[in-house]
Amino acid sequence: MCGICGCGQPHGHQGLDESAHAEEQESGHQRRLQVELDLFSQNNRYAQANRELFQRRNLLVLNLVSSPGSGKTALLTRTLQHQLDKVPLAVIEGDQQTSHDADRIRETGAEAVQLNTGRLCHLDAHMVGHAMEQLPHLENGLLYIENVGNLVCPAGFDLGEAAKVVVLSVTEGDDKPLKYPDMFHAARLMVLNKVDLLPYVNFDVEACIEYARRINPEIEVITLSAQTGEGMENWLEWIEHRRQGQTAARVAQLERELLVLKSQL
Ligand SMILES: Nc1nc2c(ncn2[C@@H]2O[C@H](COP(=O)(O)OP(=O)(O)OP(=O)(O)O)[C@@H](O)[C@H]2O)c(=O)[nH]1
Ligand SMILES: [Mg+2]
Repeated sequence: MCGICGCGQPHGHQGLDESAHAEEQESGHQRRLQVELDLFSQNNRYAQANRELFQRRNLLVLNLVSSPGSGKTALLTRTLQHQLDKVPLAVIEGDQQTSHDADRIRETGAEAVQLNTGRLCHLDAHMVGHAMEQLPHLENGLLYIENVGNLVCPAGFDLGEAAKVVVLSVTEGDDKPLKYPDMFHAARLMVLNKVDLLPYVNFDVEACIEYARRINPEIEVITLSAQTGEGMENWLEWIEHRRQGQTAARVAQLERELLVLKSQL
C-alpha cells in the first residue's frame, strides 16, 4: 500500500487516471486533517478540565518530555529524594509497556501511577484526567508527569500542565533542538542532563543552548547530572520558585472569591 499519500492504493496507482487520483488524494488529505483537528480540540477540552482541577488542588504540574533514555526517571528519583519530606507530591508515569519506571519511583517512597499507552507514542489529557482519580488526596504540592520517551509526539499534546520540561542528555548530540523544534518550542525549560559525561562526548553546550533559543528565545536552561547530583540545586530552586508562585496565585484567587461571597451576604 502507498505510504506516501496514504490513499490506500498500491504504488503507481494503476487503474486511476491522474485527475481522479488527485481528487482522491485531496479528499483523503481533508479527512485526515479533520480527524487531527477533532483529536486536538477534544484533547484541549480535557486539558482545560485538568488545568482547572490542578488549580483547585493547588498543584504545580510539570510534564517531563524527552527521547527515550535521556534520564527523566533518574532525574525524578533524585528530585524526589530532596522533596519527599517537604511537600506533598506524586508522579504519573507514561510508557508504552511495563511498570518499570513507576516501580523505580515507588522505591523512593513516593506515590506513582503507571499509564501504559500501548501503541500510542504520547500521553493525552484524557489519560491524565483518569490517572488523577487514583490520586484523590494530592493537593498543595507537586505532580510530575513523565511522558512517553519520544521527542516528537508529546510536543503537540497539552495535558493541562504548568510547563513542559524537555530533558536532553549530552549523549544525544547538540543539534537536537534544530532537528526536533516542536518540542523545544513547546518547552518552558530545557534540562541538559548527563553533564558528567561531557569529557567523553563531542557535545557543545553553548551551541546547543543557542540552537534551543533560536527555536524558542524564552526557553530557560539548567545543566545538571542526575547521576552525580551536580547542578541539582538549580533545578530544585526552579521548581520551588514556581511552586511558590502557583500558591500565591491560588491564595489571591481564593481571596477574590471570598470578597465576592462577602459582598453577596
Ligand atoms: N552518566 C549518567 N547517566 C545517567 C544520568 N541520568 C540518567 N542516566 C542513565 O541513563 C539511562 C536512562 O535513564 P532513565 O532515567 O531510565 O531515562 P528515561 O528518560 O527515564 O528513559 P525512558 O523512560 O525509557 O524514556 C540509565 O542507565 C541511567 O542510569 C546522568 O546524569 N549521567
Ligand atoms: Mg523513564
